[in-house]
Amino acid sequence: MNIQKQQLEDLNKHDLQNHKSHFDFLAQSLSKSGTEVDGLITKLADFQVAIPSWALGAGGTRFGRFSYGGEPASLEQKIEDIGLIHRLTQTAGAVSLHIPWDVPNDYNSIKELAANHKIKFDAVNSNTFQDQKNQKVSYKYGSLSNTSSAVREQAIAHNKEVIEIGDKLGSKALTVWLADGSSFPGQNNFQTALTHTQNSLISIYEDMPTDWKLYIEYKPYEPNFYSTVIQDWGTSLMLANGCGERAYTLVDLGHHLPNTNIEQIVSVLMLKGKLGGFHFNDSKYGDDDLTVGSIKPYALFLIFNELVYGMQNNPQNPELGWMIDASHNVKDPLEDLIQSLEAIQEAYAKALLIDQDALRSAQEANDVTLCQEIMQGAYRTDVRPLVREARLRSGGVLNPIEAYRKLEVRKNLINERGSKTVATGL
Ligand code: LRH
Ligand code: MN
Repeated sequence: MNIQKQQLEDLNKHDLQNHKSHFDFLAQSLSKSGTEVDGLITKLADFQVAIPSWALGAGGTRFGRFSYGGEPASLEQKIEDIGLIHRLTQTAGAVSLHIPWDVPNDYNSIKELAANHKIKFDAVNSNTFQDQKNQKVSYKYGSLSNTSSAVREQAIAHNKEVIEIGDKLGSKALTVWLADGSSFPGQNNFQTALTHTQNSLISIYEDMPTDWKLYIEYKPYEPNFYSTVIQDWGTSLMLANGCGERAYTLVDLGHHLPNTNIEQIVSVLMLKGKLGGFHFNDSKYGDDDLTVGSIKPYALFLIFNELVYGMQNNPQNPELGWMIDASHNVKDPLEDLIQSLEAIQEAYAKALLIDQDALRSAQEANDVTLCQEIMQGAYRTDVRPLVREARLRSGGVLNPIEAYRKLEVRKNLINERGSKTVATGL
């Protein structure tokens, strides 16, 4: 579905005056308290988040999946849908592919299509948690950690193939998430499983182009429910250190046991220069893959505070990979992704309002109340005019969800694609 520039301007027209007055009022009061507003807006506009190629259709669980109609039936249609989200928000300038769910048929045409939509190829994801048709050996009992060297070799070869695919598209990072683990005590020898995993990852790492990064994603449980080989950030960090300086830990917000202090994990990984990137989502119980900021927005703000501090004080940590990893069981996938992008922008904007120097002095003075006042003062600021202004200056719309509905995008997609198309992915 193609959207003309004029359509976007018309969509903004009715709300422009209202936005200008809110923005001018906020910018004035922030400038008075020393915030460099234009610089902040540039940071928001430059903050591009990769959309997961596996989250453009309706998600589901073992209890059911409810199709949404108009779902993308090809990688080309997925790039078009991401292009549409990027057109409205101007913050979704990249896609993260999952292989083999989204292997390009024609590399040149897919690269051209993505370039037309100003979409870059971010990290590519391997998949050794499902058996593919005509696969020689099964991943039922694990992949890179499997007791069988034939299975490990097959999984290593798959990861090397994923690197080749990503390399042809201009991607510069491989994300490895393993379902490997056990569902019953005694099923696995933990030390053997971890040692196999380390050696397998080293073999993959050594095959990566020298300008690539390896992201090692951890998760405490599911689909295994007693142990997971790469269960937590410490294990991921250990494996990354075992691989080399271009291996890092990837933090999926949903991959933590309840009440885990994720912002502290982020802070420690940045201090060690080993934070590679994020899979943004939200959750109440497990790996729920819900809309970013929909359950714990303050926790997301606290994570961005550590990111802002780290980006200012940890030159040892590389540029980070920003990706969403969500699943849409009851909402329009594109609306859900737009809301997630909005929540990420708001959390980043609020964190950028924190006076880091004042906070450091209050921390050094153990003035706990003042520390909270500085943090919560920023959090309680309505930053939506800043986020809107950043979008407007980048050529996007003031209200993406309102625009999405006024343009009747879903209705148009169903007319174009029918109501039965099913997108590959989770
Ligand atoms: C595992 C995970 C991983 C992906 C998958 C789609 O839960 O977060 O990042 O490979 O979801
Ligand atoms: Mn993930």
